[in-house]
Amino acid sequence: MYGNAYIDPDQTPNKLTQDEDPARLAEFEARIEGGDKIEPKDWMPKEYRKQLIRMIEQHAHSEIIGALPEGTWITRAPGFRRKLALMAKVQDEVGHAQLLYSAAETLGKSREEMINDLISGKSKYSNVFNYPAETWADTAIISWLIDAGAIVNQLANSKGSYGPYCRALERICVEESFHLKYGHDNVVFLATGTKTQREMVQDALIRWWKPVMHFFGPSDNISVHTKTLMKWKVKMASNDEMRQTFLNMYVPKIWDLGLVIPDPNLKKNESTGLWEYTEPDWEEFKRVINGDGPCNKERLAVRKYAEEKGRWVRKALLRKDAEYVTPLV
Ligand code: FAQ
Repeated sequence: MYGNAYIDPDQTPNKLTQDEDPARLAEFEARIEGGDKIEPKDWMPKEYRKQLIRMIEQHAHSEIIGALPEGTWITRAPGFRRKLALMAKVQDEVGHAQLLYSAAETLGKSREEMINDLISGKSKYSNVFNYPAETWADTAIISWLIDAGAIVNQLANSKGSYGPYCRALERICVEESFHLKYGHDNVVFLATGTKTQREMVQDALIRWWKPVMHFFGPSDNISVHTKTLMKWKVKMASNDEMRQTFLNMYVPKIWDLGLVIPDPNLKKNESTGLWEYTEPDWEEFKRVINGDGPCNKERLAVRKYAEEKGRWVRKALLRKDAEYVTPLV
């Protein structure tokens, strides 16, 4: 869909809402314009509902899949305190998925359908979680920079129009801020440590820079959904605006630690106030989000395993299958 520098005319709001009752649509858009929150039982255009389900569901999937790269380091964390902190962080991410699945359910798609669409590869999740955490330093970079990117996105969108999503984002941002501090502490520890530790964190930054630049989504001139989502205040800033906010906040911090960002073209243009950088490879991004990244198969296999092995627990909790229920004595 993207790769050519244009916004698909079929995705323009007018085209997407041509079958809606114009009076209701106008009232809905006036509410959004006035800063009202839309709640689950309110009238909303079909396309608004569809876009929200797509985005919130992808976000929820990103949180449970996102627990996996760092999760693989729980047993290998350097020291008991770091192990405890990492366990708590991973647990938080899974909790975020719960909040987000609940928000998406208010729009009419069941959790079961969402999980099935994740496992079958129909639904997407964030590109970044298809890369491996090769060393402990990778977990430090993830907790610092991916969580930072997530906060930039979520803080902006928590001021958006759909009540249940905004409320979930507010809570998630508070927890993510803690993750960011934890990640920053880990990166500072390694960057100011021994030569080997500094090399480890530098190598991890080199590995993660490209996925981090992709994280905010394709450039505005090829983004498919931004125009519609910004009109309805689901997205409160465009992909490029979010990427710029992130660069503005974190590039100076990375440089302060003496780390090198693997992009020779990265610099702030003082006259425009914008960061200039090498255009990310959007063809690679497209391959990764569509199933052909380094860890896509492994990530989905883990979720499939958890889904299958956990089925009896869900059945027991729902008491649908008496065979699994221990009688109370
Ligand atoms: N990864 O037209 P746009 C986290 C897809 S949470 C994968 O620009 P849109 C916490 C997009 O879906 C991270 N796919 O799309 C944590 C669309 O495909 P479709 C997740 C991507 O929606 C930290 C196509 O490309 N956060 O990290 C990505 O306007 C540490 C065209 O793109 C959210 O999900 C991507 N990066 O903007 C956990 C936030 N970017 O559906 C553990 C909510 C784009 O047409 C450890 N989502 N695509 O087939 C959003 O804000 C938006 O959906 C964007 C994309 C900004 C991600």
